[in-house]
Order: sequence, then C-alpha cells, then structure tokens
Amino acid sequence: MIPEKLPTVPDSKEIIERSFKDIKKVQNVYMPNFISKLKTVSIQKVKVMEATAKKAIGRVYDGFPKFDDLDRFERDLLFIMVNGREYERSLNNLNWARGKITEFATNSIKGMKRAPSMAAISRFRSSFYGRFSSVVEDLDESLSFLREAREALKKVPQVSREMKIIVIAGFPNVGKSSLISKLTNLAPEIADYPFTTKEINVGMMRIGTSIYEVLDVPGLLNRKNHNAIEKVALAAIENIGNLIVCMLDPSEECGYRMEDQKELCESLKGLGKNVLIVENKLDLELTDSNNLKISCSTGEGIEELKKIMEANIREREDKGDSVFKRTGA
Ligand SMILES: Nc1nc2c(ncn2[C@@H]2O[C@H](COP(=O)(O)OP(=O)(O)OP(=O)(O)O)[C@@H](O)[C@H]2O)c(=O)[nH]1
Ligand SMILES: [Mg+2]
Repeated sequence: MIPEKLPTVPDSKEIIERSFKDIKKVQNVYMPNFISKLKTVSIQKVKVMEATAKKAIGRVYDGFPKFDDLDRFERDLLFIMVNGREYERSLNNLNWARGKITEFATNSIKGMKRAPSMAAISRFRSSFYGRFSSVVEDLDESLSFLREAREALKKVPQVSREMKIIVIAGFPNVGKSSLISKLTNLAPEIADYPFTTKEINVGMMRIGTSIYEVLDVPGLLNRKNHNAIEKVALAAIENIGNLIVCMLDPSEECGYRMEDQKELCESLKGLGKNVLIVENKLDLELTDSNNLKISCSTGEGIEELKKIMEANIREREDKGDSVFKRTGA
C-alpha cells in the first residue's frame, strides 16, 4: 500500500542547517571545572545533532513504502516512472546514513569522555561535525531521487482492494474514456487523437446493489515493445482487472485497423484474462459479428453492457475464478 501522505523530502543542506540550529539550543551548564563543563556541553551537542538528523532522515525513510509494502500493480506503475533499483538504493542509503551518524556520535562521545584536555574535546567534536556533514551531503542524490519518486508515487491511483475492478482497455482513440464517462460520473478528457489518456482514471459504477470500480486506461497497441504510456495500461490489466472490457472500433475512425485491434483482444485472452469484447461507434459502423455493440455517442447498448458486465462478474465469482485473486506482493 502507498501511504496517503508521503513525507516531504528535504535536501542535505536543510538537514545540516536544521541540525546546527538545534545545537545552538543546548544550554550552558554551570561547572567549576572547565574541562567537565566543555565535555558535558559538547556531548550534549553531539547527541542533539545526531537526534535531529536521524529524525529528519528517518521521517523520509519510514514514510516511503518499501519494495515489499507495494503490491504488483503499484510496483509496476511506480517503476514505469522511476528506476526501481535506484528507488531501493536511495532508501537503503538513508538507512545506512542513519546508522553511520549513530556510529560517529557514539565514537565521538566515547572519545570526549576520555579526552584529557579542552583541545582534545574540541577536536572530537569538530571531527564529528565534519564526518556528520559529509555523510549527510552524500545523501543529496538519493534525496533528490526520492523527491522525484514522491511525485511518481502520488500518481499511482488508489484502487480498492474490496471492490471488483473493470478495466476498459483497447487501442488508442477507440472510445475508452467516452465509455467511462457513460458508466461513472467521471469526466475525463476525450479527444480525437491517440494517447489522450496517459494515466489511469478511476470511477465508481453502481449496478443494482453492487458497486464496481471502473478504470479507464491509456490505449494499448498490439506489439511487444510497449511505450511507457501503454505500460500503464498493462499494469492495470495484468494485475488488478477482474474483468477487461476490450473495446474495438470497427469504423477504424480511431486510425487503426480492425485486424490489429482484434489481435490485441485475443492476446489479452491469451494472458488468461477475463475479456469481454465490445464494439463501439455503432452509429458509424455496424458489423455482423456476435460481439456486443455500443455507441458512446448515442448511448445505445450501454445499459445492456452494464447488465452483461455484472452477469459476467457474478458468474465468474460464483465459479471461484482465479481472476478474483488479486495478485499480491
Ligand atoms: N461517432 C462516434 N465517436 C465516438 C464514439 N465514442 C467515442 N467517439 C469519439 O472517438 C474519439 C476518441 O474517444 P476517446 O474516448 O477519447 O477515446 P480513448 O479510447 O479514450 O482514446 P485514448 O485515451 O487516446 O486511448 C473522440 O473524438 C470521441 O468523441 C462513438 O460511439 N461514436
Ligand atoms: Mg482516453
């Protein structure tokens, strides 16, 4: 699961500045012995600096989902947008830095406790500041990557784990977004050019007493090497769709041949998916196939489609079909 609120990611400069600011708050203590006084205050400063930095780094580390927290759908989508290995490495770097800071602080405090002179105490303290700053500075690349990953994570749609999910798939420009706008109260962008939809639109559809989640996904071509936009569609089709409505445009107004469009539907079936083939743009072209025919322009066939979708899901569910086992982590 991706947490609803992801922490903001500071840069290394902010973490260092915050840590140095916090040590200014360390109170001076009254002690007749100068060495004891410097020791006490210096140790306290190192402890404060360690705590502030670890808190700032920990907030990011703890707030970002780890690989195992993500299910396959979330993982696929996130890793289309950002490099998966880099994501793991960046989080590991934060965790490593947290450990290093504690190690430096512990050693520095140990040294200060044994230090025979004020100069020695100051040396231990300065050396901690230096090592601390360089470890935090080295995090800059990871922090900046995680800032990018945060934006990508925010784009992963929240889909239900309880409701049945219907994915509207098909070639670009066939009318998928037009259909979701008929089935739900969503109003996504609809346009007469391919790849209008680049992200997943999620809507709710009520049929009788049941509520389904309907996903309008980007267009998908029937080919092996999919681009990043098509991969978004595949992430939903492969991992979470209980029913895939594969939409065809027999008028070929979409700009793609029917033959290729049909092959796509067949290849989705080949993946073992529960596929329902629907022909759209009935107002432009009426074929003599056995597929269900609709028109998102006139609304013809939409009510029938709803009934068929519901019957399909009920039947599959009654049979205990594997399409209802959501692919987990
Ligand atoms: N005549 C007619 N045009 C339709 C019908 N359904 C959709 N369109 C038109 O087809 C074009 C594409 O519609 P969209 O709903 O944006 O298609 P899409 O499949 O979501 O397209 P991408 O997001 O680019 O993959 C638009 O110009 C729609 O107005 C229909 O039933 N009849
Ligand atoms: Mg669309």
